[in-house]
Amino acid sequence: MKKTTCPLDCYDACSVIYEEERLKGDKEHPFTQGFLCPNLNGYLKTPRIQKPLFKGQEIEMDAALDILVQQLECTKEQASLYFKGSGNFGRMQDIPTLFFEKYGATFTRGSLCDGAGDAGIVEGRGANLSLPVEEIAKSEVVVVWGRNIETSNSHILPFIKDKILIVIDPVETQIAKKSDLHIQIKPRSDLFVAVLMARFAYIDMMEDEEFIQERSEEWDYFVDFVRSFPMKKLMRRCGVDPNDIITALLLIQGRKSVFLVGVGVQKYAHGHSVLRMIDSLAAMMGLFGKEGCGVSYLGNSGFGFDNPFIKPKKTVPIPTVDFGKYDLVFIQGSNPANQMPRSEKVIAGLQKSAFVVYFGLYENETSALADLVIPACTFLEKEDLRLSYGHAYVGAMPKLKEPDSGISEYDLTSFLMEKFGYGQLEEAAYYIQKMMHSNAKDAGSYKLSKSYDTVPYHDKFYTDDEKFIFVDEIDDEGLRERGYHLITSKNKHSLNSQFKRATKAYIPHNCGFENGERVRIVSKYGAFEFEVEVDDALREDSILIYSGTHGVNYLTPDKLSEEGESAVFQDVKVQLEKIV
Ligand SMILES: Nc1nc2c(c(=O)[nH]1)N[C@H]1C(S)=C(S)[C@@H](COP(=O)(O)OP(=O)(O)OC[C@H]3O[C@@H](n4cnc5c(=O)[nH]c(N)nc54)[C@H](O)[C@@H]3O)O[C@H]1N2
Ligand SMILES: Nc1nc2c(c(=O)[nH]1)N[C@H]1C(S)=C(S)[C@@H](COP(=O)(O)OP(=O)(O)OC[C@H]3O[C@@H](n4cnc5c(=O)[nH]c(N)nc54)[C@H](O)[C@@H]3O)O[C@H]1N2
Ligand code: SF4
Ligand SMILES: [Mo]
Repeated sequence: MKKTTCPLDCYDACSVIYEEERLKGDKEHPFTQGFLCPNLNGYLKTPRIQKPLFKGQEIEMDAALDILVQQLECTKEQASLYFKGSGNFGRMQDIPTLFFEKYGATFTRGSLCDGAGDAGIVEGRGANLSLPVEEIAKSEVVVVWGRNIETSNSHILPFIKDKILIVIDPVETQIAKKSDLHIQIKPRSDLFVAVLMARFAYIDMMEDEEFIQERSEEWDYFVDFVRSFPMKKLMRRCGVDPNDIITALLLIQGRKSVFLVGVGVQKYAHGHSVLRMIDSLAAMMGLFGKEGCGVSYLGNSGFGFDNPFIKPKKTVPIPTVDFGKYDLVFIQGSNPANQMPRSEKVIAGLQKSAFVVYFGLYENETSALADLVIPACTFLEKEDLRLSYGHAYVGAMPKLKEPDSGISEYDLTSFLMEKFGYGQLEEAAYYIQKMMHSNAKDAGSYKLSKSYDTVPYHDKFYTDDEKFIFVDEIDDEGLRERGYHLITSKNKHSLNSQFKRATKAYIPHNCGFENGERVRIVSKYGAFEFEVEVDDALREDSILIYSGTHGVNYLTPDKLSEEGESAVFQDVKVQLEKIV
């Protein structure tokens, strides 16, 4: 029996058994508990790119590598861009950094994902740690806040069974249907919901004075800040029944509570303030550093681990990359023509760039625009290591079979280093062991991150004076556009643009559309046509198009969040036009 870890960008980082050319969930793994999701279940059946392509023609791998070398040699290094996505979350996927940094390429910084929220957490706590699942299991109340756990984090479900469940989400998701209380808020109103909760909690004297005294800073400013909002304005911005807010608080009061916060709350310019405010609410109620309590977002998976790869010097923010500015663009593990905001601009940039290399597993919108396509190896065909942003287990990823096709990131880097006379790489195992030894410890036949030996933030926060810093101001200009909010979240059968993608736009019943009709959806940034599916799970002010749907990012803004240099996919409103 051969064991490895799922490579996909997902909270769960499942332990996987590879046997008789099939993938199965590992029953012995304390978190995975024996099942996989539809994405990994379909992994081996997904047609992958078998041979390199140059200008659309199949060529041999040797020829493809020669072309790559020639192109790198004839490009001015400052006119080259190395662009990496999260198609494979293994740490060794970063090894090409060693070559491209020596070569002099520009890299990206910031995030298409969780960066705004992460920035807000770091402001208050100093570092972004998630909660070990064992702590979540000890809680009495679980608040699922802007995270669609049935879809994106399904292995957590057994750990929250039979607990009091509160869901804060503009969509009536599967988990919302099963909850004790679903607060179906207006999209983009989480900040105000959290302020309103803090306001009521303050009025009812629910604060944890000992925590505030001993472990925090700026409490008085926080109180002033929370009281500075006119009550009426708060109610209007949230669009919810204030009784629901009070009910939620009464359920949390005096009980061990965890908040499982997802990226849904922060796909906005002010995303950092949202997380900072949710954290401040939890801190006020003393929910940090105690058993069975805390706020768990997408944690910094590398926290405490050595990074054997260089931190690049020349970088540009990822959500606003202008591919057209570069003569050579090397894209690895990503599908920017579909997944980056403002597709029209991204596609025009890729068309303008003199030479685009796509290094990936599957054909998609980006590979179709590439001059050179280099197939990658699957996670079974190379050696790696997986850390998780949702739990404390460290996943080994040994090489389990010889490649059917493609080249690994390690082998490609090794080849380029040699060609350019940049010296030899260490063995792949060297980097993996270096990372592993820096912060992993044995836990039966698995490994755990040492950063979670104690309850997160039990001993200290990671700020300068080791205290939690309450928020005392926010910048939010609001969204002054007219139309429907665009919700664009994850789909059960795809992992962003990999596997079986959704194709439709989901529209509430009040818009006058019927199933199967065509709709042209228009925003300030672009327009695209979709088939309609009427969805009663939506509020009347929002439509939903899943991540990975072809065309969704024609509608989204190429802007940066105020902190974290993150994409702000949902900072937009859209109009619906009937196509007759
Ligand atoms: N099956 C599957 N799993 C995945 C992925 C996938 O594509 N498919 N992607 C992976 C990746 S890259 C990531 S980052 C994670 C993310 O996974 P999640 O954190 O779950 O993120 P989303 O699915 O984007 O959105 C979660 C929820 O936020 C809600 N939401 C939208 N707007 C708002 C808002 O303004 N306020 C509130 N409170 N809620 C809002 C949506 O309705 C949705 O239910 O999932 C990972 N797991
Ligand atoms: N509208 C909208 N847009 C979004 C989001 C959203 O919720 N809504 N979510 C955002 C988020 S959270 C994220 S994380 C990004 C993700 O966006 P991307 O990072 O672009 O991720 P994917 O779409 O999954 O594309 C990954 C590609 O990686 C390649 N790949 C897979 N495994 C390997 C490998 O081992 N090696 C190599 N070289 N390639 C491999 C596959 O060919 C696949 O096409 O998208 C963002 N875009
Ligand atoms: S749930 Fe996530 S980690 Fe587990 S198999 Fe599916 S994609 Fe991989
Ligand atoms: Mo993500």
